[in-house]
Amino acid sequence: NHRATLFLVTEEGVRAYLERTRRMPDAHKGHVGHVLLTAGSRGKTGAAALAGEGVLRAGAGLLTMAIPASAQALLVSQCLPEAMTLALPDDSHGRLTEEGLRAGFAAANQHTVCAIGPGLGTDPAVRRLVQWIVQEGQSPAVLDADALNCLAPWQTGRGTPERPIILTPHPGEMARLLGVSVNDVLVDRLGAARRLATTHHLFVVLKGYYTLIATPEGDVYINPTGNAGMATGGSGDVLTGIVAGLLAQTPHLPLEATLAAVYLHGKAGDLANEALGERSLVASDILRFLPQAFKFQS
Ligand code: NPW
Ligand code: AMP
Ligand code: MG
Repeated sequence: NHRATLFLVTEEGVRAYLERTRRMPDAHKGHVGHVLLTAGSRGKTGAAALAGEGVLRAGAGLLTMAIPASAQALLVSQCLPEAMTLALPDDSHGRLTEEGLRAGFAAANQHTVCAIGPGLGTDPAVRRLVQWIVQEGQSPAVLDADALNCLAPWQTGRGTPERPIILTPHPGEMARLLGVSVNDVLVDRLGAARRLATTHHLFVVLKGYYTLIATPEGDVYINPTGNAGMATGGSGDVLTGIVAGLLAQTPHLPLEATLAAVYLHGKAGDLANEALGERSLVASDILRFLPQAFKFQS
């Protein structure tokens, strides 16, 4: 039996990862990863926009944002012009059609990393899309928010996936995934994160005060950055983007990318907290301070 261990995420470790994975002087955008972010729906395009900016500010070369067609125009007006969008055919209620589902499937395998979930909803077609990505997808994947809700409860282990999969639940989403109460998660966060990660052979980021990162082998890392000012809508959506953005640049280093993403997201939140105070901090402030959080590498 594996003897699982608890580690601290350190600035030195994150710095070493960033230095080791610096861009080559002759890099071009096709060398640093193309993320497909499937996120957003009517009323929740902001979640997609926040995650999308996280992808770009974390340094991925290209970003395509897939969204139900009837929410596309609003998304475009809310997000960076650097992002491309892919409209998934939907019906008059904004639900994906069969054609939309097929377009979502096809796109998921054509990118360096596939991130899915923020603001997406849990309609039946979305459920099928998420389940297909987990079971049949070939690209490294980041699953958050409604993508996690689409899998819940998720108790039976399957074979080891052949590419990295990273789940980023908050305690509410974790409780749904494990089929237990939020309190059950909170009294044993370490055990909950480790159980989900080892059962399904993937990386689990259990968010909150001192976020935990569990590996498929059952090791757990604890992150020291972040603050209560980040308890505001959209903070987690920003993290999804940062994880996907770093993973797209280093798909061969999923653990290091995840640890760095969690650490730098919290550090950007800490810088925003110092500048603005915890009450007024909003999720887009985390994005605003992200470049400064990355700068400590030089
Ligand atoms: P309680 O009851 O409040 O104590 P949901 P969501 C629990 C999108 N967003 N510790 C919480 O507990 C997201 O991306 C869109 C303990 C409650 O039971 C999703 O797609 C935005 N418990 C969707 O909205 C901005 C905790 O979890 C439940 C906990 C729904 O996501 C906002 C609530 O979670 C949002 O990001 C903690 N630390 N954290 C936009 N601008 O478009 C949570 N819980 O029902 O999954 O709702 O997280 O808001
Ligand atoms: P979500 O609930 O999905 O929006 O995610 C919230 C994000 O903000 C996660 O990355 C949390 O770790 C972070 N966060 C929220 N509250 C706190 C807190 N009290 N201390 C540290 N980080 C927090
Ligand atoms: Mg969230």
